[in-house]
Amino acid sequence: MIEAAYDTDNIFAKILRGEIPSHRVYEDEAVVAFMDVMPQGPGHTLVVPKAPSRNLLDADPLTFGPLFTVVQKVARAVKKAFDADGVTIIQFNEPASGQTVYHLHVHVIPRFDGIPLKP
Ligand code: DGP
Repeated sequence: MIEAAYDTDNIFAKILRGEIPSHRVYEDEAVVAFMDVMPQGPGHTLVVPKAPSRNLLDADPLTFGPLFTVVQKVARAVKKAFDADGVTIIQFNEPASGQTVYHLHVHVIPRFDGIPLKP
Protein backbone atom coordinates (compact mmCIF):
# COMPACT_ATOMS: atom_id res chain seq x y z
CA MET A 1 0.00 0.00 0.00
CA ILE A 2 1.30 3.48 -0.90
CA GLU A 3 1.02 5.90 2.04
CA ALA A 4 0.21 9.56 1.44
CA ALA A 5 3.17 11.92 1.19
CA TYR A 6 4.30 14.05 4.13
CA ASP A 7 2.55 17.45 4.07
CA THR A 8 4.98 20.18 5.13
CA ASP A 9 2.05 22.45 6.01
CA ASN A 10 0.55 20.19 8.71
CA ILE A 11 -0.08 21.90 12.07
CA PHE A 12 2.80 20.24 13.91
CA ALA A 13 5.26 21.15 11.14
CA LYS A 14 4.14 24.77 11.60
CA ILE A 15 4.57 24.47 15.38
CA LEU A 16 8.06 22.99 14.90
CA ARG A 17 8.98 25.90 12.61
CA GLY A 18 7.60 28.38 15.18
CA GLU A 19 4.93 29.63 12.78
CA ILE A 20 2.12 28.97 15.25
CA PRO A 21 2.42 29.08 19.03
CA SER A 22 2.54 26.13 21.40
CA HIS A 23 3.15 25.60 25.08
CA ARG A 24 6.49 23.80 24.86
CA VAL A 25 7.54 21.83 27.91
CA TYR A 26 10.62 20.08 26.48
CA GLU A 27 12.98 20.44 23.53
CA ASP A 28 16.26 18.86 22.43
CA GLU A 29 17.99 18.48 19.06
CA ALA A 30 15.61 15.77 17.87
CA VAL A 31 12.35 16.05 19.82
CA VAL A 32 9.84 18.64 21.09
CA ALA A 33 7.02 18.19 23.63
CA PHE A 34 4.10 20.58 23.97
CA MET A 35 0.68 20.62 25.60
CA ASP A 36 -2.29 19.29 23.60
CA VAL A 37 -4.86 22.04 22.85
CA MET A 38 -7.72 19.53 23.10
CA PRO A 39 -6.58 17.61 26.18
CA GLN A 40 -8.11 14.42 27.47
CA GLY A 41 -7.37 15.82 30.91
CA PRO A 42 -4.77 17.82 32.85
CA GLY A 43 -1.20 17.34 31.68
CA HIS A 44 -2.02 15.81 28.28
CA THR A 45 1.22 16.32 26.35
CA LEU A 46 2.29 15.56 22.77
CA VAL A 47 5.82 14.34 22.05
CA VAL A 48 6.92 15.09 18.49
CA PRO A 49 10.12 14.22 16.63
CA LYS A 50 11.56 17.07 14.58
CA ALA A 51 12.29 14.79 11.61
CA PRO A 52 9.42 14.83 9.12
CA SER A 53 7.32 11.70 8.91
CA ARG A 54 3.58 11.31 8.45
CA ASN A 55 3.32 8.73 11.23
CA LEU A 56 5.01 5.61 12.59
CA LEU A 57 4.48 3.71 9.35
CA ASP A 58 6.84 5.84 7.25
CA ALA A 59 9.25 6.94 10.01
CA ASP A 60 12.96 6.13 10.06
CA PRO A 61 13.37 3.58 12.90
CA LEU A 62 16.27 5.68 14.21
CA THR A 63 13.60 8.23 15.22
CA PHE A 64 12.13 5.93 17.84
CA GLY A 65 14.99 5.80 20.35
CA PRO A 66 15.18 9.58 20.90
CA LEU A 67 11.38 9.89 20.64
CA PHE A 68 10.56 7.27 23.27
CA THR A 69 13.37 8.45 25.53
CA VAL A 70 11.49 11.76 25.68
CA VAL A 71 8.12 9.99 26.00
CA GLN A 72 9.48 8.33 29.15
CA LYS A 73 10.87 11.63 30.52
CA VAL A 74 7.55 13.40 29.92
CA ALA A 75 5.51 10.48 31.31
CA ARG A 76 7.53 10.52 34.52
CA ALA A 77 7.30 14.32 34.74
CA VAL A 78 3.53 14.61 34.21
CA LYS A 79 2.80 11.69 36.56
CA LYS A 80 4.68 13.54 39.28
CA ALA A 81 3.45 17.06 38.41
CA PHE A 82 -0.22 16.07 38.26
CA ASP A 83 -0.01 13.45 41.02
CA ALA A 84 -1.50 10.94 38.55
CA ASP A 85 -2.13 7.26 39.30
CA GLY A 86 -0.88 6.17 35.86
CA VAL A 87 -0.01 7.38 32.38
CA THR A 88 -1.51 6.30 29.04
CA ILE A 89 0.66 6.41 25.90
CA ILE A 90 -1.28 6.55 22.59
CA GLN A 91 -0.09 6.90 19.01
CA PHE A 92 -2.36 6.89 15.92
CA ASN A 93 -1.54 6.00 12.31
CA GLU A 94 -3.83 7.06 9.44
CA PRO A 95 -7.45 8.22 9.64
CA ALA A 96 -8.88 4.77 10.32
CA SER A 97 -6.95 4.71 13.59
CA GLY A 98 -7.97 8.22 14.64
CA GLN A 99 -4.99 10.22 13.38
CA THR A 100 -5.94 13.83 12.58
CA VAL A 101 -2.56 15.59 12.41
CA TYR A 102 -0.15 14.04 9.93
CA HIS A 103 3.21 14.46 11.62
CA LEU A 104 4.31 11.58 13.86
CA HIS A 105 3.42 12.26 17.51
CA VAL A 106 2.85 10.38 20.76
CA HIS A 107 0.18 11.30 23.31
CA VAL A 108 1.22 11.21 26.99
CA ILE A 109 -1.91 11.33 29.13
CA PRO A 110 -1.90 11.35 32.95
CA ARG A 111 -4.58 9.00 34.30
CA PHE A 112 -6.52 9.00 37.53
CA ASP A 113 -8.17 6.03 39.23
CA GLY A 114 -11.83 5.73 38.20
CA ILE A 115 -11.69 8.40 35.46
CA PRO A 116 -11.99 6.96 31.91
CA LEU A 117 -10.64 8.59 28.75
CA LYS A 118 -13.13 10.76 26.87
CA PRO A 119 -14.89 8.83 24.06
P1 DGP B 1 -4.22 12.65 16.62
O1 DGP B 1 -3.74 13.04 15.25
O2 DGP B 1 -5.57 12.00 16.62
O3 DGP B 1 -3.22 11.83 17.39
O4 DGP B 1 -4.48 13.98 17.46
C1 DGP B 1 -3.85 15.20 17.25
C2 DGP B 1 -3.89 15.97 18.54
O5 DGP B 1 -3.31 17.24 18.29
C3 DGP B 1 -5.26 16.23 19.14
O6 DGP B 1 -5.31 15.67 20.45
C4 DGP B 1 -5.41 17.72 19.21
C5 DGP B 1 -3.99 18.22 19.03
N1 DGP B 1 -3.89 19.45 18.29
C6 DGP B 1 -4.50 19.75 17.11
N2 DGP B 1 -4.16 20.98 16.70
C7 DGP B 1 -3.30 21.46 17.62
C8 DGP B 1 -2.57 22.69 17.75
O7 DGP B 1 -2.65 23.60 16.92
N3 DGP B 1 -1.79 22.82 18.85
C9 DGP B 1 -1.65 21.83 19.79
N4 DGP B 1 -0.85 22.07 20.83
N5 DGP B 1 -2.31 20.66 19.71
C10 DGP B 1 -3.11 20.48 18.64
